[in-house]
Amino acid sequence: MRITDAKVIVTCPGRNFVTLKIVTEDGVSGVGDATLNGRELAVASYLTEHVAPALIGRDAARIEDTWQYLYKGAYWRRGPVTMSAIAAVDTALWDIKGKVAGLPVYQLLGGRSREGVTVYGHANADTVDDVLVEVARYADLGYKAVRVQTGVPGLDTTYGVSGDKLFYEPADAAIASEATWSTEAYLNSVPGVFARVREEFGPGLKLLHDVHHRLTPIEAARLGKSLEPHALTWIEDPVPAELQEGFRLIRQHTTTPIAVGEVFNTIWDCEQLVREQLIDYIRATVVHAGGITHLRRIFDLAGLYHVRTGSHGATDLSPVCMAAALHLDIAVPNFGLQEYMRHTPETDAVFPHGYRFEDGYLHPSEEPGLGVDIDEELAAQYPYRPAALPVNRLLDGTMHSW
Ligand code: CS2
Ligand code: MG
Repeated sequence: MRITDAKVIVTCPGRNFVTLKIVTEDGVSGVGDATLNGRELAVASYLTEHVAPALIGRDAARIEDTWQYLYKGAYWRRGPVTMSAIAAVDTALWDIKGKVAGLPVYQLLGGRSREGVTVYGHANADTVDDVLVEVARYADLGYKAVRVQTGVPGLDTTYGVSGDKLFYEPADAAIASEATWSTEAYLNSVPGVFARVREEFGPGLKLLHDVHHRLTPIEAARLGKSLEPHALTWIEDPVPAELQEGFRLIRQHTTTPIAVGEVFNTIWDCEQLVREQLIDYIRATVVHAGGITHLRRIFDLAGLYHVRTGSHGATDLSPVCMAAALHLDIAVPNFGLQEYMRHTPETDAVFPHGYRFEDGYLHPSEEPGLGVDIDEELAAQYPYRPAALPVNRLLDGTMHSW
């Protein structure tokens, strides 16, 4: 079953998405997400110039061999651009394999390990009073887990807080906008927020919080300790993860669980964190971590060390990525949680899909393959618009992680 076409589709139904569509000589097609927020055209060009020509004529059934060919054959290994491109090919080939087999992809991964995929939503607002209303909204929709972000007194904008509550998207300007940050103000405000949320919603609701790579290990340790009375399910990305041994310091001081990995691209980015049991949840995703084939490998490694999955699921990952993630989530033994930010109706229309939300769970499609597609005609009506993620400075002007 030879590959006859590999097409890169860039579309912007409210935000940019890059999709790879692979077609075989038998007319079977598969789709893969290749979206890298704020750097979309780098991946599109990598695919068009360097990957698509090498795919033509290859056997679509050889998923592992194609993965190794693209990874080892690139010489310049790893990195978000390369790994998102490989992920798109891998995902599309799994889609094709499922369609040829007449089975949803999760069946090819070993079948169901659970009845549904528990997801968490994003409650965010400037003030504590307003965020309580948002948490209630998610609880009413049936969510069992909610991520809570609020504004920080004294800062104009804060990561994770947006005007549009359901469809948060931070990449808003062609040239990156600038935010400011104060660790002191942040550390002073967060514990009070969670005290109020716990008081209002009791112990049953899973609560999460994203630190977005902004602290040092000892600051993160203080945060984790101060949140212990409120029993969070996790704090996410407490520090940038380049220096993985830094997590040992956090671990020595707090029992608040830690989730890391949305910017990871390969198993080598989390190997030490997992092997030393420095984290509790691994948040790598299908699109940025080399596709279903490689993410499965990461999840299996994590399972050996009591680390559960908690995949990234922001709106900058397309419904194609979400569909693929759900097949893995339902199948792997060490699933933990799946992030689920809803896509806009425009995006859902461009990517018709069979997965569905019900009572706090997402359910993968039962159609053969991934159960997601791209409406190419509709996609063509939404041309690419440059949009960059913000950058971040301390109050004195020093650059800081966003
Ligand atoms: C985030 C993302 O969902 C999350 O946890 O950290 O919203 C992240 O900021 C974006 O995916 C960046 O594109
Ligand atoms: Mg995050």
